[in-house]
This record gives sequence, C-alpha cells and structure tokens, in this order.
Amino acid sequence: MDRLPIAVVERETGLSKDTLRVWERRYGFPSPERDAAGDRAYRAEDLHALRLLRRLTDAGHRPAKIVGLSAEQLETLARSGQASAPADGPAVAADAALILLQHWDFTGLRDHLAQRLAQAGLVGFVCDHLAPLTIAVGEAWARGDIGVAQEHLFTEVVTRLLRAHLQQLPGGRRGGAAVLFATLPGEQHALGLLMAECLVTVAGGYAAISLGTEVPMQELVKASEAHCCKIVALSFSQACSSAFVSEGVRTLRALLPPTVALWIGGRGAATLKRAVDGVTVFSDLGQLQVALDAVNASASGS
Ligand code: B12
Repeated sequence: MDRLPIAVVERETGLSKDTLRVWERRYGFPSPERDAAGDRAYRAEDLHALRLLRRLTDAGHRPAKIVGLSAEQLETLARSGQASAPADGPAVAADAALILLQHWDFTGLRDHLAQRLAQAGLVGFVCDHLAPLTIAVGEAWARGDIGVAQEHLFTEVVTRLLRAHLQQLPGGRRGGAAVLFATLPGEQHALGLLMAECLVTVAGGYAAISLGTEVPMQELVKASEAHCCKIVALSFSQACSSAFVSEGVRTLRALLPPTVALWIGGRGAATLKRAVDGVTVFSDLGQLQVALDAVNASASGS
C-alpha cells in the first residue's frame, strides 16, 4: 500500500505540515504511520478526505466540527455547498466570468474576456481583471462551486486568449534581452507566469521565450545558454511549499552563470525567507511593471 511523506501530502492537499500535525494531535486524523527513519508516512487513500477538509475549512467550516468525519460524510457536506456553509463564508463571486464558468459557457467566457481585453488593453486586463479573477476561480474551486474540469476550461480559455494576443504584438525577439519563462518540476501552475510574460512583452526591449511548466533544471540551463539569456523567470504559485521554493531557487541559481539574472514571482515566491544573491523576488505584477518602467526610462535616457 502507498505511503506518502508529509511534504507530498502538503503539496497534494494544500494543507500545511503544521496543520497536518496539529489535526493529528487534536483530532487523531490523519494518523500516519512512521517509516524506518521515524518520519510520518501517510496513507494515499487519506488524500481524498484531506482535500475535502481543505475545501470545507476554506469555505468557513470549523476543523473541530469536521476533522475526523468519514470521506462520505465530508463529500455530502461539500455537495451541500453554500447551504451548509456559514453565512459569512466567501460569497460566490458576482463576476460575470465566474458565472459563465459555473454554467460551462465556454464561448460566452471567451467572448466576455476578449471584450474586457479589448477595452482595457493587455496590461490593464492582466493586472486589474485577470489576476483577481484567477484568484476568485481558485477560491470557487476550493469551495466546490466549480470542479477541476471548469478550472481547466478557464486556464485553457485564458491561455489561448493571451497567446493569440501576444502573437499579434510586434515580436521583440531580435536584439532584445532574452527572458526565459518556466516553472520547475512539480509546479504545474502557469497562468501567473503567462501574465508576467505579457507584461515583459508589452514593455518591449525583451525577447520572451516560454518553456512552459515543469522544466528540469539542467534543461533550463541548456536553454538559457542556447538563447544567450539575460534573465530566467520562474513562477511559484501558492501551492508551493517554502522548502520547495527555497531549494529550487538556490539550486538553479548555483547552476546558472552569474551573468544570468534569476527573477521569481507568484505567491509561493514570497515565502523565500532570506534574500539569495542574484535572485530578484517580485511580490506582484505591479512590482514587475515598476521594474520594467525603470529599465525603459534608463534606456531612453541613455
Ligand atoms: C488553474 C489552477 C490549477 C490548474 C493549473 C493549470 C495551469 N496550466 O496553470 C491545475 C488544475 C493543474 C491545478 C492543480 C493544482 N492546484 Co491549483 N490552482 C489554479 C489557480 C486557479 C490558478 C493558478 C495560477 O496560475 N495562478 C496565477 C496567479 C493568480 O498566481 P500568483 O501566485 O498569485 O502570482 C501572481 C503574481 O505574483 C504574478 N506572478 C506569478 N508568477 C510570476 C513570475 C514572475 C517572474 C513575476 C515577475 C510575476 C509572477 O502573477 C500573478 C498575478 O497576480 C489557483 C488559484 C490561485 N490563487 O493561484 C489554484 C491553486 C494555486 N491550486 C491549488 C491546489 C491545492 C492545487 C493542487 C495541489 C490540487 C490537487 N490536489 O491536484 C494541484 C497542484 C498541481 C501542481 N503540482 O502544481 C491551491 C493552492 C492552495 C495552497 N497551497 O495554498 C490554489 C490556491 C487554489 C485554492 N484556492 O485552493 N491548479
């Protein structure tokens, strides 16, 4: 039978190691075995209940009331959704895009977002509309208002829309400083990275090269050499543990030549406790925009 280390359970459920240990102590669930080294070893079949618990506690249910319920009881609770959630739980976002997604209206969602993009321009759309909407979609998924298929649909619609728009922009490949965009193995979230790529492309003066998600570090290094990259940009979502971010960043930094800058962003990046030489942490897209504006200003001044 499969047994999982605590780090894997943390990544798979979004429940922190501390929460897992506290629940074990207080409520007796989960109750991992110990492996040969004495470390906690969780049953793979407990993941389902733990994911449900994550969703329900995010929706406002108190752990004391629900940790320890069977997976079937948790499923029933999750299915009953808002009816059983406390009245002050997060409201279903009124945003039209979320409503379209909840109704599986793929073309409606595409048209709605395309209209917003046309109105706001790429930077305004990404920073003011898409970034908060993406968070709202994640919250709707965590509450059980939408399923994984709808989350995938959202990602698909947004990715196609932004990629189609990027293709129409004047390409910056020739002469511009090459920036490689990627995530490390284990990080599947790509929308934050794509949003950062949009801002860099619009800023001009850069050649954005997207390698997508889960790129092995050695391959990233090879790609950066092949493209004579000036910058490697990584994204770490909220799903990344601080240990994953810290280890990934430090290892890649050591593999890249010092002449290549390493940019990191996303909510997970903010968990990097100590500054690492040669690594710039962007707390949000606004900070990236400020940095890009500063580079543009000094380039036009010189
Ligand atoms: C879409 C999505 C998915 C898709 C991803 C598809 C894809 N191709 O991208 C799929 C279905 C695969 C998925 C899977 C999972 N997901 Co998910 N997902 C999301 C969602 C809705 C969007 C993710 C995203 O791209 N966010 C982009 C933005 C919003 O992220 P950001 O970190 O805030 O970054 C911002 C800036 O900092 C900046 N930025 C980001 N990167 C960079 C980089 C640079 C260089 C710069 C300058 C700036 C920058 O841009 C962003 C814009 O504001 C989020 C919701 C959320 N809040 O992020 C959940 C979310 C991240 N997922 C979550 C979870 C739990 C998971 C799974 C573990 C679920 C599971 N058990 O299978 C897996 C993990 C997969 C993995 N190993 O990576 C949780 C994490 C909970 C936690 N730990 O706190 C979230 C928060 C949902 C939730 N509310 O519970 N997910």
